[in-house]
Amino acid sequence: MGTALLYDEEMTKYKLLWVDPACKIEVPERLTVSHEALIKTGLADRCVSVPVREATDADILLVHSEEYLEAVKKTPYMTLEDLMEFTSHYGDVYFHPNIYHCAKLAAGATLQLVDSVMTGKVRNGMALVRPPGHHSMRSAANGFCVFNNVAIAAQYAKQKYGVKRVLIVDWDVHHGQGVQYAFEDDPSVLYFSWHRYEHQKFWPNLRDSDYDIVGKEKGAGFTMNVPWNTVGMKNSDYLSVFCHVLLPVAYEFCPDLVLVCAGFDSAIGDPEGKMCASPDIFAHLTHLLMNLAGGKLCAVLEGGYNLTSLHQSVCQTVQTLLGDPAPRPANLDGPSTSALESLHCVRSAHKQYWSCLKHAAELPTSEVSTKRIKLAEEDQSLDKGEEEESAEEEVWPEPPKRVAPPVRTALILPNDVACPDRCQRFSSSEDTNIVNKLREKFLKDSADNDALTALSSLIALVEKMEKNEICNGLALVRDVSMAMMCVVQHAATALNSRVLVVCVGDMVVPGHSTEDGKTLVVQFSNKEAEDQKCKYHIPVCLKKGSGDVSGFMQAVLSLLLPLGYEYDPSLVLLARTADSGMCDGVWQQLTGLLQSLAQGNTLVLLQEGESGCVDATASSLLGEAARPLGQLPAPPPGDMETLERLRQRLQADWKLLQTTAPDTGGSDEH
Ligand code: Q7Y
Ligand code: ZN
Repeated sequence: MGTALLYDEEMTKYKLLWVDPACKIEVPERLTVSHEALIKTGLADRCVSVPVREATDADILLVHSEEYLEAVKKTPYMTLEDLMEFTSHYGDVYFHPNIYHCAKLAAGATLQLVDSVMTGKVRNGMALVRPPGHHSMRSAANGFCVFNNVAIAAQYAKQKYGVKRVLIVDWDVHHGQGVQYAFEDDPSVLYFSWHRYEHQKFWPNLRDSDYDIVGKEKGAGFTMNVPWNTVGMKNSDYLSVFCHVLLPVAYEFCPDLVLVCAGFDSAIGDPEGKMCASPDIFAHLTHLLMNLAGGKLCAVLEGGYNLTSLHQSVCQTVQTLLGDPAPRPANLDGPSTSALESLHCVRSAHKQYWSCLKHAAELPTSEVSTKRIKLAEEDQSLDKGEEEESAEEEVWPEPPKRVAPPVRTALILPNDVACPDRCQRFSSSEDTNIVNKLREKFLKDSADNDALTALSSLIALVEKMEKNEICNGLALVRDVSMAMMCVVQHAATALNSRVLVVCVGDMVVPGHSTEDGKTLVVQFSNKEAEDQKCKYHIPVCLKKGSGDVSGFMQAVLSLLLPLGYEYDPSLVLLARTADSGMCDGVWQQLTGLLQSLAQGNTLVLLQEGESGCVDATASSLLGEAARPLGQLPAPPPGDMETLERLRQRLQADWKLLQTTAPDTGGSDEH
């Protein structure tokens, strides 16, 4: 199952024909530069090239009015003067004799992508299109957009394929108000957008873009707005919103299809966005969405005006869709105060709609919302786009080339267990040095040579992962605790790696080396553990063990992932006992999500008897999408309280666990 790429040079064949400072950044090179970068990096060759088509009138009318369509249809025949006049009826957009043709191709390309994904021709894909779509409304062009490509695609998928729930993630730096309006009363489409807002001072200056706009009637709760009230948002801010808002809600919603309004004006260097997230953050945003909807993800280009930042971000997105491991994320120093305020506001505005947010803190004395009103009253002068250009250009390092190891998944299995397709059975020629060390350290009293061989293979496998010769691995071992100790010791001492240990079920966990931060242990079990004081050993006790899907997923998304990101391991060790009570679906989600960390260097340890779940685990390690878990019910209240208590206790040490700003977060009401 591949990745589709949709592109047609024709969409570069329109441009601004007069002087308009607001529109001069939307240039044909946006598309050529992005496409050329995909070719130069070899990524285009790895994709399935799908031809674009023109959207039909019927397609366009899924979202737009007949009058508007008929009006746009006349633009190819207009004089320059007529085009300027026509343009003047709309905000921050321009028309050109060929833009109607391109707008039909942009919407049609998006529909071809949806068709390719929905029919199973490919798993996912990206459409590189111009003009963008998310600002255009039922009867209006706006913000460089003519037809609403993604909104049309969502309606089309519902109508043609009977898709019940669509998630639209709009990571463009502007609010896609056109998408919001198209679905504001529709509970079958969950629209999420973050956007530069600055208390309504930033374009498009809409009250409708604020956090307390949540959708109407039956659609209440299905519009989620995260307004950024300062510029300069960073990787931590973006990841924090994913972990604490978008992902928990998305998993609860359980979409059949994910559409991304993939604008890259939210990346560093963009003259419109003025944000500071690095291009490789898009590898993570993409990866974190790839286990929803069975992997059915369509990314559609929206904005992005710094050509360098744009092509780097496009490449990061496509390479992730292709399944290559994500790079280690840089500079995760915790969210900013302003981002935390936004996070707090949106979580509180949605707590009545989503059970995963039920325990979110209330807004205290409506301090944050009064701030918005105050600011709006104080200063009526909205951004007219006349701020002086700042002289210095933002600089950032080019994202390092992502090289996928030659072997994706290596397995250490007893001879009688079959090796799944596309995996490599791993056995090492014995390294006497390692064997002797192991015998000395762990197996003093035992003469179990089989166990010794298995352990030394394990060490050899970890070394190959460290050398980037193998991406990830799975081992069936006799004693999970023992194997874990061996790997942790070896990795922390001989290889100097940072290991994130994730244990599911009751087992003895390494305690000694956690103090120095070389290991972070997160242990899920149903045994009440006494409160640990060490920030590197985190027992998570969920009442029903790991059997409760909702509680466990909540723990994974808003506890384990942020911890993992902030810790930034070079190896993830995932171990589980035979009696963990976990179903394959949740296990696959956990395995899939954890591959966001450590460049995908995950080593899974399973008890020898558990050969039944080798195939499911291997599938996740190979990068296949986990199967959807269904719409999640409310987690048991006890579990939510446990998680909230843990989060409260740990947030001083782990900033990515914060969900409220220091000033406004005083009340942690339930
Ligand atoms: C639309 C867009 C779609 C100049 C202000 C001009 C232009 C707003 C249009 C942006 N400093 N504002 O990017 S993704
Ligand atoms: Zn934009």
